[in-house]
Amino acid sequence: MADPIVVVGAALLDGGRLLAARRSAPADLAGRWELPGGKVEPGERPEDALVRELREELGIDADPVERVPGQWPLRAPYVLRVWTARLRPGSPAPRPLQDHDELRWLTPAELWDVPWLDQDVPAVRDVAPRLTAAGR
Ligand code: DCM
Repeated sequence: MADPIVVVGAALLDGGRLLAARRSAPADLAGRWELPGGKVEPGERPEDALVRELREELGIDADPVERVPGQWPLRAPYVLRVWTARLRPGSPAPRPLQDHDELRWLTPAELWDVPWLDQDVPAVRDVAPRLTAAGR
């Protein structure tokens, strides 16, 4: 089987809230919510891909903090790996520039209020405890 292609996803945390992004494309994913991110390019470090994708999609300057252990299958050949991330001081606020039409900062109580992409659900579940810890 071909090697998997890594898609990096960001659990962007701020003030104990998690940023969720609603996809505007492609049609089969539109309207569902995800951890923002995208494909790692050949030769690119995943952490660098995360920073690049967050800049492109949301117009923010963010730093990866910690890898969330594990990986989750997307449509072959893609697999999702997730890092927690935080805004750098002075970063613009996130805005939906590409791929998304709405953003929401979710508190722990609101985490399951949005229809996440099926494939992101296990990752969000694993991120949830970090969200509570980050809010303290
Ligand atoms: N993807 C996903 N969940 C995410 C991020 C991306 O399922 N949190 C999927 C959507 C695309 C592929 O990965 O099929 C590549 O993402 P993008 O189009 O954002 O580069």
